[in-house]
Amino acid sequence: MRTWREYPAWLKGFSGEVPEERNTPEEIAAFEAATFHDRDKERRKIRVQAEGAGDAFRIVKTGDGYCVSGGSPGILYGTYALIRQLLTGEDVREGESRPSFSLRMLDGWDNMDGSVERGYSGRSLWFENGRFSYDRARIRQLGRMLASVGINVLCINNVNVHAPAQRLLDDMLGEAADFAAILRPFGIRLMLSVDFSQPMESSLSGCDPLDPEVRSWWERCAERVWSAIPDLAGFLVKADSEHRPGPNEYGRTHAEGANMLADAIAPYGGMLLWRAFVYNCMQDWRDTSVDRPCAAYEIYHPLDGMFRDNVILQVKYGPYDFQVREPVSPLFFGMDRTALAMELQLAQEYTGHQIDLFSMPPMWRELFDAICETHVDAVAAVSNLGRDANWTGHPFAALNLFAYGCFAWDRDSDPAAVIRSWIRLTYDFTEEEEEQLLRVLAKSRDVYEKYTSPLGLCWMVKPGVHYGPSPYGYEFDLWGTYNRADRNAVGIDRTAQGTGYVLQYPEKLRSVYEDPERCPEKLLLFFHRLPYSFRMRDGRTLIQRIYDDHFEGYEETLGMQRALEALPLPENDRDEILTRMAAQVKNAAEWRDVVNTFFFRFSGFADRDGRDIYP
Ligand code: GCW
Repeated sequence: MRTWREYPAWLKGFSGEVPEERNTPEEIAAFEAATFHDRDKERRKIRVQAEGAGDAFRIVKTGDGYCVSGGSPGILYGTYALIRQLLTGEDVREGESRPSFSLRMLDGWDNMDGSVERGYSGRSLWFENGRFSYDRARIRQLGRMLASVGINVLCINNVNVHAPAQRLLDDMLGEAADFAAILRPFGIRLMLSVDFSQPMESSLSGCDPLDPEVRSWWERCAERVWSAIPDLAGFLVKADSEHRPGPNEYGRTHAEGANMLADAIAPYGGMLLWRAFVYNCMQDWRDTSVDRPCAAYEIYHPLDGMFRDNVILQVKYGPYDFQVREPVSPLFFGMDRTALAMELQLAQEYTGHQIDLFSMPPMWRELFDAICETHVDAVAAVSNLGRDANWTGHPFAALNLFAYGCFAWDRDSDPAAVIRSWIRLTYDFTEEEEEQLLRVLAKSRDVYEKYTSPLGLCWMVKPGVHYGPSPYGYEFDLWGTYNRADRNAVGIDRTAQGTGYVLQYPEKLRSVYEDPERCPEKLLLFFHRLPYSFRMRDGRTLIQRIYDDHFEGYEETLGMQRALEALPLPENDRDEILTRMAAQVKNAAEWRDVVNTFFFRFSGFADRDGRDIYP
């Protein structure tokens, strides 16, 4: 059985572990450079030259190799970037490089009991039994792995702050500081999720953000926390969301709530990441006047310009919740005077649980393209890591973490190029094999989309677990997640005549989304309620398109399975990958049949090609 030391696979070209005595970004960069030289057949030299501080670096060619210069930790990013390019045989990009986003955060949804919310790769890497519990060498390797793709902040505890995580700000602060010290040499700073109502755990009877006692409680807290961890990146807060406490309980706005915390941590350079995932999770499904995707914009747009400078509003990429396909959140166009972070989810909560293949770079390309004319200031991604030997459950899920780092550094990244680098760093394939895997990974999201929820409809997953089909599972529930399918039509009208959601977008996008003839077809049922007989652009009916996608999605899954079986995957990865692939094939068949049957029973339309649909 392989151990974590042989992963993450993309570091296979690097040697063993970074020795303990290498304890600054400069020293680690020098170590990686020297060991690369020792192992390189061409004996190329990498000279590393540290200059001040900062993320940027510069690579120049020299007579016998390369010189990387940069600040601390930039020197480390530069060294890894160069080694990656040398190992993959890409052309070395000379000159200066600086990141698209200065905050490139990975969010662990780790609970202190050792479980990980929406974790699909084993237990927490650093918590167990209500305390820190980790293998120091493994945490150093984690640091190296994150630094190797430029990730610079790690939030270690779940945004749903469950006891005893409150103690991280208190008597467990020392342990948190020890943990921070392990990651510091890799240029990684910690972030902590905090509970808005935490002052009530001590003496206070409420947590009204305008109450001076509450303010001074947080000020004292910040002083204590930053004296233990002086480079703590900040606090992350989920407030008034899914039953978490927040300022609304005291009749205060989210600007008032966030600013109170932001003021407390500002003297230490702390950032306040305030999540915008706020909606009514107690909705009556009968009430069609409420439309969940509208919620965040309605709450935050009026507050634009009212947040302190050290507040960053963390917005999930779509208005719902990490679905397979959603339009980009309208908040990215409606908060000109507020710093924004885009939140992605590497953990495959709705996208196959790290069993089904779902490579994210093509989706991220679309998202960053959609917002190319507006500002995003930071990125965050829910982690897909756990204690499994290979760190990510499915060995291919490591690609999503690797790619996240690439996109966080360069938001203009090319998905195919990123996937190709990862394959080259991970496997020893011929060009043909590499192409084969690239094709599988590059289309995996489209395939998953085809056999699951059609055309942007969302939420056809089994409630709670979010794996497997249940087209009406969320229909009569409280979460605001409805498809409203009946015998005539499906979807929710989100145009001006319907819920009005589309009005939250700038004119350029609104005019496209609101017109069923111009709306991207893959988002058609996100924006429109349409009859099954609606004509798609290629002349097929909507219902036929749904059937076709589901049959094709299954066939393409079989195709991916055949392609993977033909690849010379390393022995242990092979079992892991093919076992999961077999589970995916079953899952795809289940989705196909359940969704097709669901729509057949409602609509009564037969499949044009007479394929099996179960009446
Ligand atoms: O989609 C939901 C998840 C919750 C998660 C929440 C959030 C951490 O199902 O598990 O809670 O999103 O993002 O806060």
